[in-house]
Amino acid sequence: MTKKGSAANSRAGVPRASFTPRYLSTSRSTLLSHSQPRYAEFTTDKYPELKRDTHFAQLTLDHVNHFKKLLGTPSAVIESVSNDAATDDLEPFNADWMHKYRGHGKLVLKPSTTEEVSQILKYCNDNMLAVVPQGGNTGLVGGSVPVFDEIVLSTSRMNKILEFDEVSGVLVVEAGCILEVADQFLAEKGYIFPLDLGAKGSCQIGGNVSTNAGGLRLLRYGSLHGSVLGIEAVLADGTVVDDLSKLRKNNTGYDMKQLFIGGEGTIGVITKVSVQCPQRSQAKNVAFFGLESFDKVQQAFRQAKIQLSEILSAFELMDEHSQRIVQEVTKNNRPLENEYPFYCLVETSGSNADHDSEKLQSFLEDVMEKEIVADGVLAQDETQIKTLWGWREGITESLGTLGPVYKYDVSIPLKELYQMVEDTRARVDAAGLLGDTDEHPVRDVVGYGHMGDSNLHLNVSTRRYDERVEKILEPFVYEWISKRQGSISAEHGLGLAKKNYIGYSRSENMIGLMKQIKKLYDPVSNRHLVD
Ligand code: 2HG
Ligand code: ZN
Repeated sequence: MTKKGSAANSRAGVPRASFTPRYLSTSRSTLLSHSQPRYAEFTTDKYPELKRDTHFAQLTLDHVNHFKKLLGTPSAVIESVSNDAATDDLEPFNADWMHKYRGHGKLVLKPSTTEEVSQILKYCNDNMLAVVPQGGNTGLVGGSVPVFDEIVLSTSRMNKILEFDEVSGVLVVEAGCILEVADQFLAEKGYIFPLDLGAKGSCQIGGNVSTNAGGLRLLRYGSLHGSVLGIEAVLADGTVVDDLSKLRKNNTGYDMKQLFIGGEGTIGVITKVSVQCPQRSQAKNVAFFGLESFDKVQQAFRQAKIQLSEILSAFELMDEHSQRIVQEVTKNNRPLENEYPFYCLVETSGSNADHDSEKLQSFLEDVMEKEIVADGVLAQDETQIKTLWGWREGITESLGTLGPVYKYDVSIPLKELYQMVEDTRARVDAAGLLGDTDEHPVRDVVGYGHMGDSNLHLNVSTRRYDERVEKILEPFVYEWISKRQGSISAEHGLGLAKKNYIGYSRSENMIGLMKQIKKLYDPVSNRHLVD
């Protein structure tokens, strides 16, 4: 995409304007992964207070043989019950990518049809075998890996795109379909998947829906609670829930599918999804700017909504701490010449390239004239758009390569969003845990996230997991959020990490209702969300 000329040329007298991208590197990130151990500590060693529910049966060779017969294909079963040598093959299913959680699972099942999922779950239910459903295993809260010896039910072989209606934009996929695969398919038809996130290359749509993943463009396309039209799911006793509606409007009783969206697999395993997909915008523009204070960030967001309104598709926030880490890891040149405490990435998506880029340019000129924004660049083509997004999307991966990260994905009223980071940094510092040298477990406290959705990602980057750090952070972070009526999980879910903290965001009454629903859908077991 070519811009008509830089905004710096189009209007004179803009203070400290510098619209020409200077240091946009197109090189791919070379991420290092030197400091990560090969195998993480077992979750049960790290959290010895977690106790296996003795009601669940131990897996036997008879069980394994039953599943082998059921699924037929040897590649559909990975097990170390009869074959010790498979332990290494089980490892990617037992451990999360952050090296924070690691289970003792001995069996992975990869069904290829809903019928197989149904038979697996029915058998497990009848034999009291615990199950953990797993999609792309890209989650951040330890919800998709075993803790003890739960059977992993992987949706990876159920990856087909089943149907697409080019007029209505309704897409039907199996749960294991990779998000990026679906989006590329849609791109060829002129459509876009209404969800986009950094893990798109490996996350699966069933997992996205189960966790109600939010991502980078929720601001524009809304949450999956709105765009998912129907689901097919299997309950713990094997019952197939057939709610795969392709209708946008369907006011015939309760909207049962909503319970599965964000239910994290606790009341059933999603096997198919139908989604309303929007038209893909012809024109995409991205600006990246530096700001002197969080107050100015809020002003810029307000102006973006006023001036860019219907074409605004993302408004993302990054602090200087996060950007310094991306630079340290990727060695890429920073987009702006100087450093600022805050940066924002603004994206527009519309149908008319000239109209949209004019709008974005005059927005940028205006916020610079008003001294809301200190400096900014506009991407001049697709490569620069990707490079600018890299400074936002690369944060999680960069942090992950430096060592363990304590992650808090929270919703806070916008006005106090960054205060959470400052208060946490001050607290960790006061405890003597933060510093540049090895005796300090904490390397940095960083904040970034989906400003447009009041969703902050508070990340505490450490040199090693250290009990003292967790104790300083929890329940402090949750109490801080609860006082402001925020949410302790904006988009990542509860998983194992936040299960015990749900009370900071939900009343006893609400938790009671959730327990009733869990009992209704899965009377035999009560894993994960409630017990
Ligand atoms: C993002 O927005 C993801 O980049 C991950 O939700 C956030 O790593 C995190 O804390
Ligand atoms: Zn996020």
